[in-house]
Amino acid sequence: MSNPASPPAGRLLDQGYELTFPPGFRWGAATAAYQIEGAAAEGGRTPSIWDTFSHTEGRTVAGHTGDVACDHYHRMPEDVRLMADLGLTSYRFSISWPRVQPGGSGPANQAGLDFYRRLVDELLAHGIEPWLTLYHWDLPQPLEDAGGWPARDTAGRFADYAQLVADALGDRVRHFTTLNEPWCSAFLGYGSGAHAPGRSDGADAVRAGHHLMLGHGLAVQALRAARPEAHLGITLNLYPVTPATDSPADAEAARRIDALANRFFLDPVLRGAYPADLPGDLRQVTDFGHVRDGDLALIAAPLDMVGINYYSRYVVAAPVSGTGPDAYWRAPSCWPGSEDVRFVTRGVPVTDMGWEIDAPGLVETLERVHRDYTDLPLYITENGAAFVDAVVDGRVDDPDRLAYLDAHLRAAHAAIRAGVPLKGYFAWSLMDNFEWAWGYTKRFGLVHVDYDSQARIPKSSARWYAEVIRRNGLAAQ
Ligand code: IFM
Repeated sequence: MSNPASPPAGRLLDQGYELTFPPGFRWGAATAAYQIEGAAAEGGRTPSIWDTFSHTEGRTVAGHTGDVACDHYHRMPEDVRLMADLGLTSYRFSISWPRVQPGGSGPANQAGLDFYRRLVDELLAHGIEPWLTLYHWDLPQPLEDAGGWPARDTAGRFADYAQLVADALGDRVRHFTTLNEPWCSAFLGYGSGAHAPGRSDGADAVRAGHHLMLGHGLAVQALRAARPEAHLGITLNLYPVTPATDSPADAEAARRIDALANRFFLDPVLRGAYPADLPGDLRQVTDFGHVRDGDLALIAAPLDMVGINYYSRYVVAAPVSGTGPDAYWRAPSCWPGSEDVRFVTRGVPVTDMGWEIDAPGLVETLERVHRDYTDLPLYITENGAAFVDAVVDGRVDDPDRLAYLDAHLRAAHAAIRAGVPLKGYFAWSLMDNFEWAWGYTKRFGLVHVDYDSQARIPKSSARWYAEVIRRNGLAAQ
């Protein structure tokens, strides 16, 4: 019989009960090194591609750089206290490769590693589990000068770096993520050039995507050897791709974008093969001659979890008449071979990034990965929204962000009820930070940052999230 104090599994919705998450569900927030640390030239750190890119005129809004960012490098203990006040059980951060291995090869920089040792110790002292991401886009500049991710050798350098981090931090960190959003590194970094290093060549983007995945596979091998007990995964940014109409041409456009955005990474990593339709779509871009025997087996190294970053849905339509999906023109694009597919807006509410708010898309994404690819535990390693915030009387009320997070957590719960082995959720982001080419003009944080004084103010969404964590759930609507 049902007992209102302790709802039976499967009857968590629409019963006047709380929407309770499974016991042990991980509640976290995420950040990335270049977006928050600052101290760009301290402790032996050398430039990454993002230092170079952001210091190049015209690359970021208002010329913003990550030189100071949130000054987290100097304010780390205060920031960990903020996390503890929120009740976070996990914190996802990334290591700055050029801080711990300046130049991207050679010996470790102990001063850089010491910063992360202190961070991890501080987290553990507050009962917060560290989730370490090895690569969140800050390739050491000398490796870019040697060819960057389109060069095969970069994959090997990444595995060496993974080994170095495992040796230094593997005694106190259990959860390792190799790459964050390799689609962005490959297709924004080398396709459209909107991200560092700002190169625009479709073939390079495809090669970069492959070598990122190869680096992932080699890093998994190195990490497994160094730390057999480690819990290893990768984080992909995934989107449902919906045709704008039920026309066959729009369905074809959706297939093409889904292949590039999602299956380009899901299939090699979780099935050990590129999708069968991809080489045809890319035939005017590359012949995949960069793929060597044995690469895909390495890329598909067994994992312990898959991280999914979810923000929005793509709605796409066929090219306008006169071009066709096979038309290939060399304008910088993050969709090589499918540059002419149109991205359609539906007039639904959007965030300050212009991204449509679509919580059901999260359920679709989680169900797809579980149904079509893997039984592994899944984690939402990023989800969140930029909105314009105002400080009024020392407070920041952000009802739009709160509503976004609430809707997506309800979606996450629906996915669990549908059988998806979702084990945790990390809000993006712990605090406002350097939003890449957008600089400091977009705020995703649960915590507001005043970039002049570096004062932190938890927003109303942060207080709400703390309550969600405390209850391990949401109130039923
Ligand atoms: O800020 C980024 C993050 O670095 C990667 N995922 C998307 C976020 C919002 O754009």
